[in-house]
Amino acid sequence: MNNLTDAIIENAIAQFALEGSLKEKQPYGNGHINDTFLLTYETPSGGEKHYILQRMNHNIFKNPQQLMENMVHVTEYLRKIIAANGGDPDRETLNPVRTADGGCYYEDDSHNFWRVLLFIENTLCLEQVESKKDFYDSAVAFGNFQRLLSDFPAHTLYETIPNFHNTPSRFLDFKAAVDRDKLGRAKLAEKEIAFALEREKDTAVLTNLLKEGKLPLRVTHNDTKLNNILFDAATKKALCIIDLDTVMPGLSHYDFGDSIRFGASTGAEDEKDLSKIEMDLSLFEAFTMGYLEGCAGSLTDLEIEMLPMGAKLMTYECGIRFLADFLDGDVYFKIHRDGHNLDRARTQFKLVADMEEKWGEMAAIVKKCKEKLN
Ligand code: ADP
Ligand code: GN1
Ligand code: MG
Repeated sequence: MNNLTDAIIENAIAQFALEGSLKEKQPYGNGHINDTFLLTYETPSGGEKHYILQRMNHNIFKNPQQLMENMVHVTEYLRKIIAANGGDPDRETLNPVRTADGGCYYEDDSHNFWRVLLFIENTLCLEQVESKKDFYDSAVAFGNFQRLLSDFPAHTLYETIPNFHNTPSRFLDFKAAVDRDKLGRAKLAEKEIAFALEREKDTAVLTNLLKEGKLPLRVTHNDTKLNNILFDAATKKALCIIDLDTVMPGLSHYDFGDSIRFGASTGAEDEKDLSKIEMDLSLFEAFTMGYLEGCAGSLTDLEIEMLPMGAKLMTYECGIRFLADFLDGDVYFKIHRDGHNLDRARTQFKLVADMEEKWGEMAAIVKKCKEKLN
C-alpha cells in the first residue's frame, strides 16, 4: 500500500460527517493490519470529541466494500440486542460513522479505503493480561459475542479472507514460502521450519471434524486477541469487542484458541527471551471457565473436548503465518524491527511445545470446568 501524507489523511477525514473542527490526529494502537489514527475534534460547545480513523488494509482485505457491509450488518444487529438488554449501544459495540453522502467508507483517488468509528471513551486496551480476572472477563465477553450472534443470518456474511483459519491451507502457504525462500532467510530459521514441518499431521484435525459434520459452523470473531477488546476504565469490566474485520463463519475453537495463544502466554507475542514464554495453566483455566460461561451451554460435548486442540492449532497456525511472512520479506504483518516476525514465530512455537507438554493438564482443566457448570 502507498505511503500516507498529511494531505491524503486530511482529505479522507473531510469526507466524513464529523462534529466540530479537527485539533489533532495521531497514529494509534498496536494493530498489525490497518493504519489507525485517533482524531481529536473541538466541538461547537467547546468540548472534545474523539474518533478512530482507519485506512483498511486492502492488500489483505481484497474487498473493503464487502468488509464494511459485514461490519454494518453485524454492528446494527448487535446494537438492537444491546439496547433491548438495557445496555449502551454506543459503547458496547463499534459504530461506523457515515460519510457526508451516506456511505460507510470512502475510497480516495489513490485507492486507499477509509472508515471512521466512534471512539469509545474511558476504556483500557490491554497488550498483556494484567490479572486473571481481566482474562476471565474477556472470555465471558468473547463467549457472549458468539452466543449473541448465534441467530445472525450467517449466509449474509462475506468471507473477508478466504480460508482464514483453514490450518491445512495455511500449512501449504507456509511450505510454499519455505520453497520460494525469496530472500534466502530460511537458513536463519532452520529449527523453526523443522518444528513446523514435523507437525503437519495435526493441521487437519479440526477441519476434518468440521467436514465430517461433527463440529458445528458458527459465526465467530476469528481474531480474539486481548487487544481486540476494550475494558471499561471505571469498572474494569470487558466492554466492547472491536476489530470486526474477520467476523465470519468459523469454529468456536478459532476464538477460544486465538485468545489462549495471546493471553495465556506469560510473555509478549514478540518477546525475544524465550525463557519468559510459557502457557500459564491457571490463565488457561480462567479463560476456559469464562468462555464456557459466556457461551452458556451452547457448545456441544465434542466442541468442548476439542478446545485444547483449538488452542494448540491457533498458536501453531499463527506461528507458521509469522514465519512465512518472515521468509516472504514481511509483507503481511507490520514489523517494527529486523527479524520481528521470526521473533513472533518463535514465541508461538515455544507455546505450542509447552502445550504439548501440558496436554493432559489442559484436557483435565476443560473437563473440570465443564463439570462445574453442569
Ligand atoms: P488492527 O486490525 O490493525 O488490529 P484494530 O481495529 O484492532 O486494528 O484497531 C487498532 C487499535 O485501535 C485497537 O487495538 C484499539 O487500541 C484501538 N481502537 C480501535 N477501535 C477503537 C474504538 N472504536 N475506540 C477506541 N479504541 C479503538
Ligand atoms: C493480526 O489485526 P490484528 O493485529 O488484531 C491478524 C491476526 C493474527 C494477529 C497476530 C486480519 O491481528 O490473524 O492472529 O495479527 N489479523 C489478520 O497478532 O490477519
Ligand atoms: Mg486489532
